[in-house]
Amino acid sequence: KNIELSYADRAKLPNVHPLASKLLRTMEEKRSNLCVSADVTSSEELLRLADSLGPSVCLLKTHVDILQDYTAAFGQKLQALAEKHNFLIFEDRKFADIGNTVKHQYEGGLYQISSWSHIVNAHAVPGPGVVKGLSAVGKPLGRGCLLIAQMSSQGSLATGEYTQAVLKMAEEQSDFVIGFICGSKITKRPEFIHMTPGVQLQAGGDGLGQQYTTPEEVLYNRGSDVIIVGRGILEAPDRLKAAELYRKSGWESYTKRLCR
Ligand code: 5FU
Repeated sequence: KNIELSYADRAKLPNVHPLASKLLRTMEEKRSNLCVSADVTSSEELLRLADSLGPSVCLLKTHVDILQDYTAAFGQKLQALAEKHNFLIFEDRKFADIGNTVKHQYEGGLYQISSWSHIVNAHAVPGPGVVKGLSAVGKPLGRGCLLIAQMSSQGSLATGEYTQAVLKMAEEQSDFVIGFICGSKITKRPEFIHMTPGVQLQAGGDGLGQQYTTPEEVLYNRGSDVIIVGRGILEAPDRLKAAELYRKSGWESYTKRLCR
């Protein structure tokens, strides 16, 4: 009666992208659908955070351009921690330019994102060329991309027909697009992974447009796969304890969904 596939089942689907498969397997193994958004401005602190929260997460999200003390060694160090604790890295760069420009932004510049981040994301605003440009760099490296289908912020324009067009764009380039940033499940295709930011244990907002929903609402009612949590964990008195609270809450909501 239950047609809901587990993360482990989805990892084995014939058409699943190898990186999506790896993430789904990791989620199952670690019993974690938690992505921590490591929004700190010191690379030392970010690396310490990755080392301490690493065991609790399936994915660690970065904004490398907010680091005050970035050095070229950062990427390698973060990658080593990703291997040590078995999580993937997601640089939340939100590429949004023509293919040729994003190709350079992804591969080169100061950060050389493609060399250390397993997953990046992009806005669909420029049209399919943005994915083609990123794919030219990322595909040979086995990387994957999420398209931003919806946003958690108040007044977001990424709704309705736009969201549907993003879905179509993803389907047409599923050799590189592994899923979506979204508020709720937007496709039944189990190969795609849905990731949702704007998550805290208590619903609310931050005064700058961010809107928060609970792990249970996101994973159980709205059918997303991964919760992305920043300040809910970063501003807690004990970050590790908070991360474990979110991991357990996320895992419980997912298993409850499977048994529905
Ligand atoms: F695409 C999106 C989105 O729609 N909402 C977001 O909040 C990305 N984010 C990111 O998730 C945002 O840039 C932060 O890095 C993170 C949420 O952090 P918070 O502290 O949990 O609000």
